[in-house]
Amino acid sequence: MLDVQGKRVVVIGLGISGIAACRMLVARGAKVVGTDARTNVAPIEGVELVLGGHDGARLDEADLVVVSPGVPMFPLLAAAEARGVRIWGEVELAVQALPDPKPPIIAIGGTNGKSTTTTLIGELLEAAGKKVFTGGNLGEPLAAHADTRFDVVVLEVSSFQMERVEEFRPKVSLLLNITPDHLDRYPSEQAYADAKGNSFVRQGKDDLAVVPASDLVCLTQARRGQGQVVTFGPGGDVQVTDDAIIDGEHAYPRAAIALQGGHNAANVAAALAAVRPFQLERAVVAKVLAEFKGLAHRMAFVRERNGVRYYDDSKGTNV
Ligand code: UMA
Repeated sequence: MLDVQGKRVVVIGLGISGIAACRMLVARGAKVVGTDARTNVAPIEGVELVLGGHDGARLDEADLVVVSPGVPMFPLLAAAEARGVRIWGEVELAVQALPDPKPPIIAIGGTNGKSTTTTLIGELLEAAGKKVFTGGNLGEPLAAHADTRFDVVVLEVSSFQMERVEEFRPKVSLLLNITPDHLDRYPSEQAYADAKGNSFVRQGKDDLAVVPASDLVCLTQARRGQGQVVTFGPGGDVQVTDDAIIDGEHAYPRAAIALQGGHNAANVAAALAAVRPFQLERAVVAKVLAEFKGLAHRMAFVRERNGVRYYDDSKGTNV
């Protein structure tokens, strides 16, 4: 369990993640300094603010630095790291703060489909009666709930969040796909893929590494850890055919699944692979699949007119 009592912790970036991290750290007795490039940040109780830049935050004197996902590397941070200052992302902080024994984590990464798949996995486990945290990059930071005892933590993880993990070891790490994205932050597509793949690195033989069938880029990342590889999609361990999604002895007809389209069939198959360790009943799964229609503004079908189908994907963060 995380012990930060009396420690000097600097939180960089005071957006949703940074504020949640600050509050959690204050509640645990840390001496918290919050710093942001902006000057218009509202006071956070118990936190010393350094605004308009990070120079005055004295990173090299910190016991721990917590970096928000949207904060790229900068010289003072690199200098502090070189001096041996411990640097975590909000996800690492939150996971370390969860009560022991730690709940199993399902981490969902990928360029596209993360939020839909994360939400579906959360719904499946909740329908099976589990107490589930569903959040992460899709909006709600885990740090805001680190005192709660969950049966399962279902966490959407971005490449940014995975840059600074240390002990993060998901029971299931799912990588949906990788296509070029965030190349303003990464020097290469490989660097972006490698950041995403950090979620596999500490997996052991009892953990699952879930990746698309015949996707060498994702498979290469999965093999950075010891996790047992489970594939999804056409030809995968959880199969997608024209008519059904087949998970071992269970076939779910696609006509009875509310999420439509090839990309969503892959998301559903990935979700089924990810919940395998929890051995959900077929009837529970079938009911959720029949009811879960997906999220607003994420490839949401609007209408068909003159033979053209229109989709609302306005939450998309890439082209
Ligand atoms: N800031 C600095 N210094 C810098 C850069 C930024 O102080 O060098 C400050 C900004 O002034 C701002 C704060 O940092 O006040 C913002 O922090 P942040 O960008 O990390 O944003 P949060 O509000 O904490 O939201 C983050 C995620 N944002 C990013 O990854 C950019 C949210 O994902 C996520 O929902 C939230 O944490 C909760 O986990 C958004 C996102 O676009 C949706 N994610 C990308 C994606 O999905 O493609 C990765």
